[in-house]
Amino acid sequence: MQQTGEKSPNVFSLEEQFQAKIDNDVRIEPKDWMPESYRKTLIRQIGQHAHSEIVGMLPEGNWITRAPSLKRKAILLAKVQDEAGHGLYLYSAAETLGVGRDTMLEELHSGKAKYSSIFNYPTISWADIGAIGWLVDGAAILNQIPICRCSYGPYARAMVRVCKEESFHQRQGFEILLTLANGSPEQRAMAQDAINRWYWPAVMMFGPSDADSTHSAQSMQWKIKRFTNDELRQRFVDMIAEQVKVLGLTVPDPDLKWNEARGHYDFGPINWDEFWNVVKGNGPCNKQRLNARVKAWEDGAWVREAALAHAEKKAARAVQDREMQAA
Ligand code: BYC
Repeated sequence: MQQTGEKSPNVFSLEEQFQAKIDNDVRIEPKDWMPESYRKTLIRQIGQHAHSEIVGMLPEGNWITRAPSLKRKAILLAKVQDEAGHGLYLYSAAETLGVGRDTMLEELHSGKAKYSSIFNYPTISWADIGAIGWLVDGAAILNQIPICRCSYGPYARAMVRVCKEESFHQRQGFEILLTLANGSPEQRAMAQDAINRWYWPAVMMFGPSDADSTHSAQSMQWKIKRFTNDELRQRFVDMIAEQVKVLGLTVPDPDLKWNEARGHYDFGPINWDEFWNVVKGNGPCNKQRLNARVKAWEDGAWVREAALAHAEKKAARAVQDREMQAA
């Protein structure tokens, strides 16, 4: 028996065992012990991710009634429905951590919980739907593929299907822009204008630079994040710089230049004032987006009440049936 108070080399604290599992790439599952701060970080990130999917339906939803053909309309409708599905998987993944969906939605509606900055920009032309698919879903794929290897099982598993669908979304966006780029001069100008407006907000989507990222270091240690914001942003810039050549269009960055020594594209300064302004609620559409979500929640109250009443009635009938069988 140890009397000295020294720690035995074979005794590990719960934190140490937890980190050892993570270091060995063993998934953390809902019933496993986890530090409270790990749980909170996941609830924050998965909740915000779910909100982004749901709010992200709004800018594109704006074009469902005005899509230029039946085929385009059907494709856009399916895409927007996919985003709703992503939101639902993600709310379910967050619920495994002990938070209720109503609580998460309350936090979204009160402005306490964030959602991605990108969805606070307006969709003013059909080409914006192409730009969102290509740039925004393209950024989402780069960010989310590593989350398929996130240390928390339910989040990682939810991300597998999400990524498959996002890759279809990106291709549909690119195809819209390619069609416009090969169309009339007006259509080509419309595609270029959409890229000009969506490019920088998409670059910002990856979050603040590593020096200003509050959560990155801890989230990397816990393998919630596998790459830093700046690493993913660089991958995005490199990918888009090549793909835009296929469109025969340009991105609005005069400093974009291949750097042979780094093996990456150099790019111009990011307007962080704009990013933080949007994150703080002062972007072009923040109020409109939040109002739309609150209205949808309030308008849907009767559906929730009816579903609850139905469930109660069913449960009461089941009790009655059991009593009758027992009698
Ligand atoms: N917008 O320490 P950091 C989609 C906040 S869905 C707003 O680096 P973290 C799609 C951050 O929350 C796209 N806020 O944070 C859907 C933190 O504030 P709090 C959404 C942002 O978490 C429909 C503070 O800044 N994707 O693609 O380590 C249609 C400091 O940041 C943003 C996800 O949610 C932003 N862009 O890293 C089409 C992916 N960036 O919380 C497409 C999952 C940062 O302390 N999430 N902030 O108040 C992540 O990978 C990470 O949460 C982030 C941020 C990389 C976004």
